[in-house]
Amino acid sequence: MKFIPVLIAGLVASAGVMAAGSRTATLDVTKMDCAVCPITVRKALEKVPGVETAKVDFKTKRAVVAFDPAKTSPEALTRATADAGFPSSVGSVK
Ligand SMILES: [Cu+2]
Repeated sequence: MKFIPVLIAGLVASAGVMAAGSRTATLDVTKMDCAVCPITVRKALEKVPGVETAKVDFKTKRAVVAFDPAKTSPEALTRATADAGFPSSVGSVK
């Protein structure tokens, strides 16, 4: 049964590709100045095709966005917040 390790290696490799499908961008949204602002920012982010989840924290002034890199980009995310009145910059992408 020589082929089984090859099969397992193949499965592990394809699982790795699936995990890499989604990325997480952290955006700095400095202009938020009240508790309603994060809701506006979150709604703007959730409207972007390819965004899976968006969490916006008022205290840290950060948005953490999970997205599909095949459908959108960190640049499109910052554009969406800017269009909603909140310019942002990309802190990190994982
Ligand atoms: Cu506000």
